Amino acid sequence: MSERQKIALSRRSFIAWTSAASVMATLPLSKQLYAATPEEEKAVAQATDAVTQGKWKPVACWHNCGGRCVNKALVVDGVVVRQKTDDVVADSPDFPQQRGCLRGRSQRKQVFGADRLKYPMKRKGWAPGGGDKGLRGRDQWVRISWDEALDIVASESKRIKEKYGNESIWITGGNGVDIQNVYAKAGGFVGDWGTTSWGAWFETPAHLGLLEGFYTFGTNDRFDMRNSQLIVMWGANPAWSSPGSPTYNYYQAKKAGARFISIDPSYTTTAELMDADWYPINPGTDHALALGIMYALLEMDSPDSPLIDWNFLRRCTVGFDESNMPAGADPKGNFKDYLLGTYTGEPKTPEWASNICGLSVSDIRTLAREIGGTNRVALLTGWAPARIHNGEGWVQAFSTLGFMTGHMGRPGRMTGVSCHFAAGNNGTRLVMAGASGLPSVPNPVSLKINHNELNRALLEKKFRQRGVGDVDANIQMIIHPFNATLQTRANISQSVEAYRKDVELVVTAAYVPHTCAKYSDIVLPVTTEWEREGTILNPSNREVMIAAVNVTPPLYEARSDQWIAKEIGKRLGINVDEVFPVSEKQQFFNKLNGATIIGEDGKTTEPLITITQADIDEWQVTGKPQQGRITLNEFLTVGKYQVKRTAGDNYGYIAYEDFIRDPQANPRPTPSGKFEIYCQTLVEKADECGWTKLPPIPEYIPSASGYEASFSDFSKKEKGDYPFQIYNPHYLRRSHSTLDNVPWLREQWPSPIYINASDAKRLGIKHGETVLVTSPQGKIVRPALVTQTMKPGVVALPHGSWTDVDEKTGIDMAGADNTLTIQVPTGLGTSGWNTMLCNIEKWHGDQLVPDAAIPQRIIF
Ligand SMILES: Nc1nc2c(c(=O)[nH]1)N[C@H]1C(S)=C(S)[C@@H](COP(=O)(O)OP(=O)(O)OC[C@H]3O[C@@H](n4cnc5c(=O)[nH]c(N)nc54)[C@H](O)[C@@H]3O)O[C@H]1N2
Ligand SMILES: Nc1nc2c(c(=O)[nH]1)N[C@H]1C(S)=C(S)[C@@H](COP(=O)(O)OP(=O)(O)OC[C@H]3O[C@@H](n4cnc5c(=O)[nH]c(N)nc54)[C@H](O)[C@@H]3O)O[C@H]1N2
Ligand code: SF4
Ligand SMILES: [Mo]
Repeated sequence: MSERQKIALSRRSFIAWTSAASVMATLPLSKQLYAATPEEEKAVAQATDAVTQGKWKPVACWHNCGGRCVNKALVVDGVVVRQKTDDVVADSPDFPQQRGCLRGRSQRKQVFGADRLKYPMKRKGWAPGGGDKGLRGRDQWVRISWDEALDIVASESKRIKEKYGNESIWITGGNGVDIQNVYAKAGGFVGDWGTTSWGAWFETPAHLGLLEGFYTFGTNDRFDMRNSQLIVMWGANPAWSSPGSPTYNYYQAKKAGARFISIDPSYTTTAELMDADWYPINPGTDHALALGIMYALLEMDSPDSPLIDWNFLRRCTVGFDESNMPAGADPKGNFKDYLLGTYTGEPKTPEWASNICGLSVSDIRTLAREIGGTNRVALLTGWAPARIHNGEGWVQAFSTLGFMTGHMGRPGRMTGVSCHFAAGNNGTRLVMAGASGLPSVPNPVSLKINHNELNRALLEKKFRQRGVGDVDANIQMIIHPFNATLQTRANISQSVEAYRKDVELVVTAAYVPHTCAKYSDIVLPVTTEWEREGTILNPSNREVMIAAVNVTPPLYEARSDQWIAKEIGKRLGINVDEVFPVSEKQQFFNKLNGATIIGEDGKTTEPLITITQADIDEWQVTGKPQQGRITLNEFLTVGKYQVKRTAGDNYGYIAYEDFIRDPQANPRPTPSGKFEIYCQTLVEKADECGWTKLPPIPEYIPSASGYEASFSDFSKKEKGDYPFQIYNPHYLRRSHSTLDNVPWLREQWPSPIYINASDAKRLGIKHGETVLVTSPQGKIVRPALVTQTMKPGVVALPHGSWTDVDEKTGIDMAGADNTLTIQVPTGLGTSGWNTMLCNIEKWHGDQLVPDAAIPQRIIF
């Protein structure tokens, strides 16, 4: 029975509860606001006492949201009674407070949630070798001791390793976390890789000379954004997905006079705030639009009203036309002739683009005129439009539009990604935590499965190893450390089928019963950051460093990830001191002791934190006294260090500035030394990956489950069985799947499916009604949010709900995005979440109970 079915039984009590709530809502406002009961007055008095008696501690908000904010907990007698955010300085545009969002402020509801995993557990039907594997995800749990849990993991690891080799142990989530280091030392493990967040931005920027495509942004810093006259938000909604200061930074640009355009399937909160002109686009068709705009630029450019920066193209790029092709390339393979259809007879006109992207021909020409005809333009995209199958061409086309219009490398002019931690403020990090002192442990096994082949590896026992080709896989053990792979990779139902097939042991270290834990055999309860020694949080806003200290001893029997890794390591017979030569406390101290700041000259690096011998003695660690900008005590009390910035300081940043000023003296690290519209490296990279091929120039390749595929006959525009495009916005209830379980957040953000009013009307769906959404991969139900702010024909399903499958019908009652998605490897192994299709219809079963009314998964 799914959690939702269980609740259906107690629906009557829910209805009673909601009617009580509506009675409350009809009370006169004055009564609601002012008539405090004696109990309420007592509570206020107690709260006031708490503030005076308690201690505000800076606490971690450690999730992968792109923010890093000041979060503080009021601790009274070891109990957290309240939270607050940054009130250290008065807020101002140049020195903004680092305020937390609703998720950070709900953190105590996660740390102290009733659904915390309290004890190590084993699945009842599990036995060495796997037991009844088909019961994974629907079995009962048995509480076990730590010794038993660790012994099982170690002895099964040894048995599996002996029988099948280290190549049969898959530890999810890339490289470098504690448990991976232990297994690396013990002979190695299979890893995985993908382009997760970045989509095709991960490696495609080879054409920009960003060969390690990892953190590719290419935008200028926040002060420079105020120099832009026009800011194009191309698939970017920082108000939802780049919390912290980014939206505030955009707003300063607006106050300084910038106009905004939003190219997005939905009219976003950021678009509303910036009063942007909205160009509703079909998901995954941005490449077609960019080509249409570039064709229009060629059409309309003239010496009297120049729209194209020919000088920029000549000086800084190769491949635009046959006169500037890289050495050895066929001159006919140039981009301009592709655009004009010189050799193909298929020009990429605004009419051609309009038929795909859904904007009118005149809108496409307007965009060309606006972008080409305005002096200082910021072309800012999020990663979302590139999280599509065949997304590499989009990334290259977007950059090419920047090259053609010359909006790069100069004040107020930039073309790049404004997303995650560098949204609205790119540049070198000004403050940086020190290294923890843990060594990196090389993994002797080089096998890595691409995220689009995880299910293939488990079901077909083969995957394509980059640079090698198809290799055999025999995964018999899966360990999930700090990630939610089963939930956050495509096609969950198929993954569950695979998990229930051959694998002999599935282990998860978790603090809440999320999807990976649910489908495991052994679950190891971990501490949250609030229960650990303390830390400096990972890089986010480049001007700020955030501290987090211990709030409480470990809850229940939870232990840190590192403790667990060490205990398993000991049982595997490795010398764990080589993997963890210093204690967790020393690691925290090292990060503080080694923290640096870039001086006012913008170049030299200095220690950030003043540390005395007395500090070192008090902490009982090793370290060196030093003079810095802030004392240790102050940093750990205030909870942040924020660099003072002023317009024109030495901390400003203009991406590619040196190259664009003098390309000869400062070549890009590409084979040609320039930006490459014709990029042979991309062709080679795709060949190395071995899935679909990539052309050297950004030729449009429709995706197998993109807009065109929503029609049974695209030439007649007759819709097929899955007529809607569906994509997954990153949503304020969660950071991915993290925090999905928190009742406060569930109440505030109900996780509906967004659908246009005209589509809803045609399908007889009313606002709030339950709908059934079907893709070739799976089925979900969700309440419909009927709105004018979605493009017709497109629906948006927020990313990250914890899957909750009704085992009888196979329907995911929680509406997990990845129940609907498919694993398809294309190009450079790009994740394709935003090019998916679905059908949507009225649901004829019971109406869904709101997520907030579903009981938490409390196991013991
Ligand atoms: N359909 C679809 N899928 C997507 C996306 C999308 O847009 N659409 N977006 C993708 C993106 S951009 C990303 S980055 C990925 C994210 O993919 P994941 O990194 O897998 O996502 P999270 O949900 O953040 O998973 C973190 C997990 O770690 C747990 N955790 C937190 N702290 C600790 C800790 O200290 N120790 C341990 N052991 N566990 C801890 C949390 O409870 C949570 O279950 O998802 C991707 N998946
Ligand atoms: N609240 C919240 N914030 C987060 C996260 C989270 O889970 N929750 N996750 C963080 C992480 S790890 C990442 S990687 C980032 C992701 O950051 P982004 O990729 O920027 O975020 P998204 O919300 O996926 O999409 C941004 C905008 O792109 C639009 N969009 C989607 N598909 C397309 C398309 O094909 N074309 C166009 N033009 N627009 C499109 C969406 O409507 C949305 O307005 O977010 C980070 N921030
Ligand atoms: S979830 Fe992210 S944005 Fe929200 S408070 Fe935490 S760190 Fe800040
Ligand atoms: Mo991400």
